[in-house]
Amino acid sequence: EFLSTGKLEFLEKLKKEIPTGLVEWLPIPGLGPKRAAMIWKALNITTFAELEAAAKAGKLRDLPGMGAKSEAAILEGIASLSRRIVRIPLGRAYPIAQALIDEFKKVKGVVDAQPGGSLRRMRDTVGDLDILVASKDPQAVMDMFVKLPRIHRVLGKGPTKSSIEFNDGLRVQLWVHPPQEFGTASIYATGSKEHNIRLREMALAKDLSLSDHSFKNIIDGSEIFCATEEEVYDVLGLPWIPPELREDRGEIQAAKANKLPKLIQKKDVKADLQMHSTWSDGKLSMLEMARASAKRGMKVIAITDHSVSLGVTGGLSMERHKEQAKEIKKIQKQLGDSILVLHASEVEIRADGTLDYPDEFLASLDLVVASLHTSLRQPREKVTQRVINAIRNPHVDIIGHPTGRLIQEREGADLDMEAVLQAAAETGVAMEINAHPARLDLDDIHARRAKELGIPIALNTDAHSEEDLDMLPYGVATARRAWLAKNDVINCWPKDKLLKWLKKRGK
Ligand code: DGT
Ligand code: CA
Ligand code: ZN
Repeated sequence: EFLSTGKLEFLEKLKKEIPTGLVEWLPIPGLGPKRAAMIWKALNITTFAELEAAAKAGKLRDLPGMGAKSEAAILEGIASLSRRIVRIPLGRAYPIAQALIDEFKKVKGVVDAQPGGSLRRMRDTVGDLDILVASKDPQAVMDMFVKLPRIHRVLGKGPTKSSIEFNDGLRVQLWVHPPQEFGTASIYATGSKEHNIRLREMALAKDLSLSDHSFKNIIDGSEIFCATEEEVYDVLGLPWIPPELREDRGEIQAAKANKLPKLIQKKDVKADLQMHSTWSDGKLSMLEMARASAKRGMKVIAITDHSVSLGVTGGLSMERHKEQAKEIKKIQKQLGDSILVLHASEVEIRADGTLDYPDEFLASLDLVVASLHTSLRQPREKVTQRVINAIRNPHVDIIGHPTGRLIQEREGADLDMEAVLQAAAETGVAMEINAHPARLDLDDIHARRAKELGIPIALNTDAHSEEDLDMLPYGVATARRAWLAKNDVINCWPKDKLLKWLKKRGK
C-alpha cells in the first residue's frame, strides 16, 4: 500500500486517534504504552513537559494501578533521560574507555580487557561504553567497577554484567567472563545485535545454540567453549570478521564466499592531504606541521590553509599565496626528502556555487581541496548543485568534509548524496573522509557507496594542531566501516602514483 499510494491508511487512522507526543513518553523506564494511554486519558495531557509537571504535582499517584512509588520512578526516569546525552561522539568515548580498560587491567585476576559494543565497532557515536574483561576472579572486577569515582548510580550489578551511570550521564556496561569463554563473550558483547542474530541462525542450522558462554548442542547438550573469536567463527565455517564490519551489511555473505575486503590499516596511510598552519587558522608553522607529520610516518603532506572569503580563519589572498609558495620552497630545503610538502588550499565553495579563486590560480597550486563552510542550510537542490559545481571544476582534486556536519552539534547540508557521488564518479575527483572525530565526513555508508562507484577516497586529518594529527585512527576506522582497502584511498598510494594522479588532474 505504501509503495503504490505513498500512504498507510491504518497508520493515518492511528495518528488521528493517538497524539504523537505520547510516543516521547515511551523511553521512560516503567512507562509502557498501556500506562501512557491511561495517564493521557485520565489527565488529558500529551507532552513530555506536561507529564513531568503532573508527576511533580503528585497527580499520577492516585491513578489506577499507580502509587507514590511508580510516580517517583517516572520522575527519576525523566530526570535520567534528560541527563543523558543522546549519543556520545566516538572521539569522546574512546579515550574514556581506554582509561577504564587500563584500570581494569590492574585488577587481580584480570587476563584481558577490551572495548565491546558500538565502541569496538567504531561507530561515529556510541550509546554507552561497553567494556569486556576476561578474568579468573569476576567478583574483584565488579566490586572495583561499582566503586569508581564520579558514579551517579549503579544501574545493575550481577556476576557477569554490571552497569553504572556517571554524574555526567555517561553509562558504562561491564561484561566479565572467564578466559576460556572469552571468544563467545567477546562476539556477544561486540555485536551488532543484527550480526549476532545471523551468527545464531548459522549455529542453529548446525544444531548449536550460541550464547555468550558457549555453543550448546541442542540435541545432546554438549558444549563447545571458545577462548578466541577465531574459534567461534571457525565453528560456523567462517573466517574471523573484523568488528568494524559486524553490522549485517553483507559481511556474513562475503565471509562465506571468502570475499571479505583486506581492510585499510593506519600504517598504510602515508600522506595527509588536508592540514592548516599559522598562515590561516592553524596553531603551528608549516615547518612544525611537516616535522610533526614526518614523525608520524607521513611521506607527503598538503598545506591547505583556508581561502580568502573565509575571513574568520585569516583566509589567504592570492598575494599571500605567492609568499607562502616561497616559504614552502624554503622549508622543503630544510626538510630534505624526509617529507614532501605540497602547496595547496582549502578553497571555499561560495554560497552561489563559485569558488574563491579563479581557475588560472587554482591550476598553479599543487592540490586543491574544495569545501563548504557557509550557507549549509540552503535548500537541498541548491546546496547539492554547489558541491556538484565544485566537483565539475577540473582544478579541484578533493571535496573536503562533504556534508559539513559536526557530530552532535550541527547537521550536515541536506545534500542529495547519490547525485553528488554520481558526479564525482564522472569527474574522478576524490571524496574526503575527514578523520576529525567531530566530523567523520563522509560517513561509513556514503564512503562505501563512493567505493562502489569507483570514486577515489582521500583520508585526511584536517589538523589545526599537532594533537589533531593523532585523530587519524578515527578516520581509518570510518574507512574500515566503509569496507575500504588501502588501494581505495589515495593517501595510501605510493608517492609516485599520487603525484601522477595529481598531474593528470592538471597539477
Ligand atoms: P549503542 O550502545 O547504542 O551504540 O550500540 P551497541 O551495539 O553497543 O548496543 P548495546 O550497547 O545495546 O549492546 C551491546 C552489545 O550487546 C551489542 O553490540 C550486542 C549485545 N546485545 C545487546 N542486546 C542484545 C540482544 O537483544 N541480543 C543479542 N544477541 N545481543 C545483544
Ligand atoms: Ca553500547
Ligand atoms: Zn574545512
